[in-house]
Amino acid sequence: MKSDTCRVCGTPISKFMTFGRMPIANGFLMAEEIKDEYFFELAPAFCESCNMFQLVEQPEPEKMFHGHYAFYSSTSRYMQAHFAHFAASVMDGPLAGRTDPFVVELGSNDGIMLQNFHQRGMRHLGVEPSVNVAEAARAKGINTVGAFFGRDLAGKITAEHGQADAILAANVMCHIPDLNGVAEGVARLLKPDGVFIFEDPYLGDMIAKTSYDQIYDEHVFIFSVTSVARAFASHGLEVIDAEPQITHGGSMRYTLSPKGARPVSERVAAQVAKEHEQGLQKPQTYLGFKRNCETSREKLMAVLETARKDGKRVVGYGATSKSTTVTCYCGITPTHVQFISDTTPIKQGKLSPGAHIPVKPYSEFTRAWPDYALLFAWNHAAEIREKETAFAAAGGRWIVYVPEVGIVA
Ligand code: DWN
Ligand code: ZN
Repeated sequence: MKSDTCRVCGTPISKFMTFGRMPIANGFLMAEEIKDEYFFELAPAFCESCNMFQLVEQPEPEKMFHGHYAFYSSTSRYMQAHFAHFAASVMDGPLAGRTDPFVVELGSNDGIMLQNFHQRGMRHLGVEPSVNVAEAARAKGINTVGAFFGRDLAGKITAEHGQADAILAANVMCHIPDLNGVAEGVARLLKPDGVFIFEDPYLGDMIAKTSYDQIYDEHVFIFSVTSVARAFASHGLEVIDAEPQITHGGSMRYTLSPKGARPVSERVAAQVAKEHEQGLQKPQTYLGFKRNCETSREKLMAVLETARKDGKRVVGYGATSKSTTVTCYCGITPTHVQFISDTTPIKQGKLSPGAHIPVKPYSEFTRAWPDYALLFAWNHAAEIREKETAFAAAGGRWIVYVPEVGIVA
């Protein structure tokens, strides 16, 4: 779906750059499916009126979230710990002392967050449209409804379970084009003193680190505190806290509640001021970002071309959604990167979207160390480098591109 106007406030928008023709980021495919591969133009725009950073075009949700969605949240040990902390902060914070609280999570994936509430015997409900990951959550005993969240579902959930004390969402809100519909649903489902807490990759980090790979079909928005505050204000919800997170290369956790229901932390105004200082409200900032993306592409391709000429073996590490933007925008081919190692069974034996680089099990990476590993899962660098000491000891080097292109030990 292409939009000539801002999805939040209706002001006309236009792309400030293009990443070109792009496939579905999680559309791993078999060779015989290449002829039918779907492409769209990946191009971001910035709304000067409400400051929302967004895609001009996003494929239909059903093309991205379905019965064989390739991303299972629980593949990272660090992320499991992150969600255990997130859940604990909700149970010990806004839910503390409440009688029989009810927690709803939007886009609950394989239950990585809700399992913590389930273990404490708390009333919970996950909403997850991708059937296979929802099934993985149910297998863990987590109550999950298979659907896209919106106004209607909010009404149904309220009728069946009552209003929610807390609504949570992690790396989900930025995926939903009808933000106003979801905000209305949240306002309807939430108790008058309830909290809506969500986190997503943060615009400030993406601009500062030139992590343009956060831009792909699923991420229709990249949020800032300023844009979130404006988007939700018209639905009677106010941002009462904003806490930076290190996850996914720099995220922000937003806490909202019905206006006036709870005190507003001073962190909110401080973060908005920081965004102003960084120039996130200025169109020129995005032209600078465009130039930085181009420079990053040139430098990365220079490293990969040199490696190819020198006969070095390069393997990709982590067939992330983000890597689809990098491979397709930069023009990385199987002649640069032999294969991508990934621990997710549903991705293995397939080809990466667009670039068609084979995805292989992790055992292929350890079987014969490559000269270089291109770190597509750079957001998990700490976890990965902690576990890949044997690769480093064998003389293997990492090719990285966020925040700078380089080769590191
Ligand atoms: O927003 C989203 C985020 C939360 O998750 C979704 N739109 C889709 C997905 O994005 P992603 O695919 O870029 O996420 P990750 O977490 O960067 O993906 C990591 C990939 O790398 C997974 O396929 C698992 C794999 N992996 C691996 O092979 N070895 C990960 C780790 C930590 C490892 O050690
Ligand atoms: Zn707008």
